Parts: sequence; structure tokens; C-alpha cells
Amino acid sequence: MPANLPPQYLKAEDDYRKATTPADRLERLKDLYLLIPKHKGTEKLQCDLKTKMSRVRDEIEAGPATGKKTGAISHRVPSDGAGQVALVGPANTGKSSLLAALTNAKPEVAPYPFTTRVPYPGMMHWEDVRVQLIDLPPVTPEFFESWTGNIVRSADAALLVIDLGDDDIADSAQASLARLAQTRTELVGQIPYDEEDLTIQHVKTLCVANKVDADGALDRLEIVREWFGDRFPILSVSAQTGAGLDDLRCAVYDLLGVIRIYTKVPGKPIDRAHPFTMPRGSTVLDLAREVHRDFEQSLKYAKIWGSGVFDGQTVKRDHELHASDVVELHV
Ligand SMILES: Nc1nc2c(ncn2[C@@H]2O[C@H](COP(=O)(O)OP(=O)(O)OP(=O)(O)O)[C@@H](O)[C@H]2O)c(=O)[nH]1
Ligand SMILES: [Mg+2]
Repeated sequence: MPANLPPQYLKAEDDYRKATTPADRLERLKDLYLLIPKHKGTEKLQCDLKTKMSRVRDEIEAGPATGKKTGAISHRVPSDGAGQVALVGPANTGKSSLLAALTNAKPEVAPYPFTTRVPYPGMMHWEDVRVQLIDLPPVTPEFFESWTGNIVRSADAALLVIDLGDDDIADSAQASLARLAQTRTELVGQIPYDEEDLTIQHVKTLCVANKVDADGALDRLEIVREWFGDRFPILSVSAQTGAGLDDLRCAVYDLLGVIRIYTKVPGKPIDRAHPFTMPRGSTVLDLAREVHRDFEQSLKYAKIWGSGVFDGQTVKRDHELHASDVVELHV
């Protein structure tokens, strides 16, 4: 199919050739990307532009050449809150927009791909719990930072963010998943019980179909359901209009597989402001360790208010906790 490039594009291409600094080249490439007609005939060109933008950004970040070799970049983000959830997916799908909509963080959002270059954390509040979200650079066949893979692997869960405004939504999502799989990172809706290959890291994932406000989004959502419905739970949202974001907050919390436990100092009211979040199946002893490391030794018994017990029942260390239990530790 012919590319049929408009005169404005050809003029911008000329400007790009004349650009002398990396910053100028990047600006001209952004113009080209915005001007290029988005259809099958320009796919190869679009792809080339993305790769060029990515290289120029690397060049800008690396600074002037010094002749010295730099070590590998590490971008570890220490975990905070009830758990760490990575936003991952193809370029320009709205990962940063979602971070901005769900948290107080202010990441850069732009209408061209490869905007995000470093991990950007933010805290999402859901009821009385905080969950850490980490916005990441895109994952595509041509572009993949190894540290992005490391963050996804070590996160407690992931959101696969895809673009309901994009006709190639399924192929781009599949390409991101395949690129991650090359590093033995498998995004899955459910962690398998019997994992035969222990070198594969499974990351529990929710598929977030963003831009549900876009023209034709509902038809594309059907395609996404056909392709990925068996693999992931799918939630359609719009970072722009806010549609579906309340459900998304709740689903992100559920994804972590944790329960909230409230504690109470003997003779004092329940601390409702600061729940502890613990993996499902945790016991009174696990909670005691979280509250204070010395409590593992000194815990005598606990009193509990909640599921399957009468109010204030005395329980032993190995008693299994349930969501929203109130626990009074006696040491
Ligand atoms: N219509 C619509 N546009 C959106 C929505 N969310 C994001 N966008 C637009 O999509 C473009 C890309 O948004 P970003 O948040 O920068 O996307 P990203 O996935 O972080 O992009 P990269 O960092 O380059 O991978 C911007 O022009 C946003 O305004 C949405 O829900 N609806
Ligand atoms: Mg981004």
C-alpha cells in the first residue's frame, strides 16, 4: 500500500535532515510522528520513527560522549504500601495517563510514543489502603529496557495497559507479551499451581483496556475479549473521562491477594486509620511479626473480633486471619 505522505510531512522531513543537535532531532521526529497518516501503508515508516525517537532519547540521556563506558542502569523502586503494581504495555496506550488519574503523581503524558523513560511511582488510595503503582517505559519488539523487565518480575502484580483507540490493539499487546516472555517473564491472570519450569517468573496481571471513550472502542474491546479473555480478567476504562476508574482501583487491590487487618492496643479503641495488609492465609503470628519484630517471641495470645469467632475470642498464634478482622495482641 502506498504511503501517500502529505506535503507537511515532507517539509517536516526536510527540517529533520537539517537538525544539528539531538534535542532538535527529537523535536523534528515528534513532528513527523504527529504528521504521518496512520494507516497500513505507513506502518513501516511509523515503526522506523519510533525506533529513531528511542535512539535519540538515549543519546540525549547519555549526554555528550566521554569515551568512558558506563555501567548498567538500575532503576529499582523500593516497595511501599500494600503492594507494588507495574503498569506495562505497548507504547502510547495511556500508562502514564492512568498513573496520573489514579494517584497524585505527575508523569509526562504526550500524544507520541516513548515518552516515559524511567520508572515513575505513585500511590493509589483505595478505601483505607495505599497501593504503589509504577509507570514504566513501553515494551515493544524494538524497544525493551532490561531494568523494565526486572521491575515487572519483582512487582507483586501488573496491569497490562492496552489502547482501545488503536486498530492494532491485539497485535501490539501480543508483541509486548512476547517480548517479556523472551526474558522468561509471563504475565498471567492466575498464577499456575504447578509450575514445571522454575526459571519462568509469573506475574499476576489484569488487562486494562484504556481509551474506552475512543471511536470504535467497543468493537475493539470485543476483539480483545476474544484474544485475551481466557488469559486475563479485562477491565475497560478511560484515563481521560474517568470511566471505570473506581472499579479499577478495587480490582487493583484485589489483584494483590491481601487482606486488611485492624489492630487494637488493650484498653484502647481500634486503630481504623492504619490497617495492616497481609497475604491471604496469614496467621496471628504473622501479624505479630509485622507489628513488631520482638512480638514473635513475646506474643502470648490474641483477642479477635471478626469472621468465625465470637467477639473478643481468645485465639492462639496459629489462628488464621480473615479480611477486616480486628486483633488485640497480648505480649
Ligand atoms: N481518548 C483518550 N486518550 C487518552 C486516554 N488516556 C491517554 N490518552 C492519550 O494517549 C496519549 C498517550 O498517553 P500516555 O499516558 O503518554 O501513554 P503512555 O502509555 O504512557 O505512553 P509511553 O510512555 O510513550 O509508552 C496521550 O495523548 C493521552 O492524552 C484515554 O482514556 N482516552
Ligand atoms: Mg508513559
